Amino acid sequence: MIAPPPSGPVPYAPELALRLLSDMLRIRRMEEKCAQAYGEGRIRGFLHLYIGEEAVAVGALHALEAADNIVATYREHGHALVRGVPMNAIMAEMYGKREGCSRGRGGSMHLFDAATRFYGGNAIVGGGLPVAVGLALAARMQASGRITACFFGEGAMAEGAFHESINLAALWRLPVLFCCENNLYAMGTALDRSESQTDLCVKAASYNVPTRKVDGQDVVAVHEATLQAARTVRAGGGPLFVEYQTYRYRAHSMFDAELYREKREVEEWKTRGPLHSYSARLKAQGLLTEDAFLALDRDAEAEVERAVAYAEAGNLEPVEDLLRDIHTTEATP
Ligand SMILES: Cc1ncc(C[n+]2csc(CCOP(=O)(O)OP(=O)(O)O)c2C)c(N)n1
Ligand SMILES: [Mg+2]
Repeated sequence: MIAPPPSGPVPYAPELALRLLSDMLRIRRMEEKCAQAYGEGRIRGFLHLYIGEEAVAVGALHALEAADNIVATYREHGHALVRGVPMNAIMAEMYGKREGCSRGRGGSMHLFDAATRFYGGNAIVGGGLPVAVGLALAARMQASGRITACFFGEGAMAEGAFHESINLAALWRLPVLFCCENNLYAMGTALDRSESQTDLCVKAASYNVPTRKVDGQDVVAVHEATLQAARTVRAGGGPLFVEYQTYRYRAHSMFDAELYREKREVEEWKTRGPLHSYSARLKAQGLLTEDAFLALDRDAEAEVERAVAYAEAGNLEPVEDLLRDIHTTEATP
């Protein structure tokens, strides 16, 4: 049985309350457009949509500081956007254009932006975890006070990289916030078909790391839990693990017959949709009218249209540049 949708008062001033909603809308509209462009053959390669999971990236990233480091997975379009990577640069990257945030070399799975300390985007399951631990070690050696938030799916917790990373972070008390996005499936494999221990917090706690479980469909719960967790990590308490319980509404990537779950299960989870439930709460509280919602939605759509125009007008890398940054031009001894 699926819990009822998140409800109750939203404890924010109007500006933040509406910002959380508009960021979830921006992700949703941007990704819907990406799916369409993919169908038309304008975006190619892999494309993993975050639709249904938006409250996690939005709530968590709004709880972090601009100086903090962010590491994400191949399902990272929303994280990049909320972090402040311009939608134009994200869309151009999806299109493989030079104007993209990774100069068209990375595509959907490898969004990267040093200016906002967004360290990817990584096609390898669990690949971001050691990167995050390294960033946290650097931050501590530099006494910079920044923490590193590392997002990964529950599937990554079956990888050796997870165990090595959390062990070292715990042993050295590094400032890492481990953000596990538990959407119940790793491609077509449900958690209980592949793991003997399905309580992810129990698994993480075995490394002597404090843990929290949060309703990942509730942007308020995500924001509050991440604020608290980030405060503990920043204060020198060592790493912390947060499990955000969420659900993806779309296929794993663009090719997936979804034979591993019932349509009814997806429909049930949609009753807990992060956008729908949060806007209902804002309306009940008098912080949002239907007209104001539609205006935010129109703004998001317009931003997406501008980003698509930017990407379409962008340039593909000329063939003669293809080896640049791949082989060094320096003579080897
Ligand atoms: C090391 C490695 N093994 C396998 C894959 C193939 N693969 C891509 S996504 C995925 C599932 C990962 O699931 P999860 O970590 O739960 O993230 P989600 O896709 O649910 O967000 C797998 C097995 C890969 N990319 N890298
Ligand atoms: Mg998963």
